[in-house]
Amino acid sequence: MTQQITPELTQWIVAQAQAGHSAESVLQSMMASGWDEDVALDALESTLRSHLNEQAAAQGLPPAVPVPEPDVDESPLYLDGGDRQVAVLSVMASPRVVVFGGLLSDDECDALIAAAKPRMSRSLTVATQTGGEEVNADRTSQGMFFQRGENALVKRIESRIAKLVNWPVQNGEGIQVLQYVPGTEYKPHYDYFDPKEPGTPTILKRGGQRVGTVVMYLSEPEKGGGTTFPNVFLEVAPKRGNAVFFSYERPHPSTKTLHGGAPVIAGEKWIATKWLREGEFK
Ligand code: PD2
Ligand code: ZN
Repeated sequence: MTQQITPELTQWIVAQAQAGHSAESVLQSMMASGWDEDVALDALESTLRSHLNEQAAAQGLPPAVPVPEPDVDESPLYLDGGDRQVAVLSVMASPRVVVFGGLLSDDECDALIAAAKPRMSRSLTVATQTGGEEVNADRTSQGMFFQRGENALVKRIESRIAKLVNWPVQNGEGIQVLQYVPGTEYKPHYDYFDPKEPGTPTILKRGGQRVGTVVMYLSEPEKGGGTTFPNVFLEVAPKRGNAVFFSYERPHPSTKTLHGGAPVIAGEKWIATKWLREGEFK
């Protein structure tokens, strides 16, 4: 028999969810009344997603889109990065934050810094007014961009990230390397492009919105320089080789992904950032 998602079924699923029944128990009821498991799962997912999107739209929020997501459902201690096992150190649901241990080896950290050093200049950020690039007073670090796939090391790291967060390599921007010296910081900001800014439509032509960020720590300062999430009072220590991943399903503060690079107090901090777009970044 073919099984159809009728308006009655949709209403029933939403009512079950609103009454506090778990998705698992709704799935069990559907299967008990003859639904094929895969069809029931699809029906549940699509119904609940569109219901949440309708609610979000009613509150004036932009729609949610699919985002990169590491497979952390079963609380693994390690994830397969293809060529390297990467530790899962912390997981937060909202904002979605995953802290990775040993995403990079010490040699990879050193090699990235060495390749970046001769190309460093005062960091530019995307100019949201025009869609071009500008010096940003909130970001006092020095930086450079690698092209995606620019060399063997960059390629290897990009494939590892793609595997870890289940997101195509082609959707990634080139890796940016930043250096912070004492007194420099990156004030709290969102990584997505503000839909209200006039330059945003131009920026979005290259792969759509940013939907995820991976900040990799290449060198440890002695003090300071954590990545902070002020909405949830979280600070991730900038431990060499480790990385913090976070995703944002809509370009809106409701994602709680406000984050910053705290001032470095002593020593030098180097990071490599990979931003992930909705679509192919050309
Ligand atoms: O250096 C950091 O910890 C940091 C903080 C906030 C990096 C970024 N944002 C970024 O590269 O987007
Ligand atoms: Zn950022």
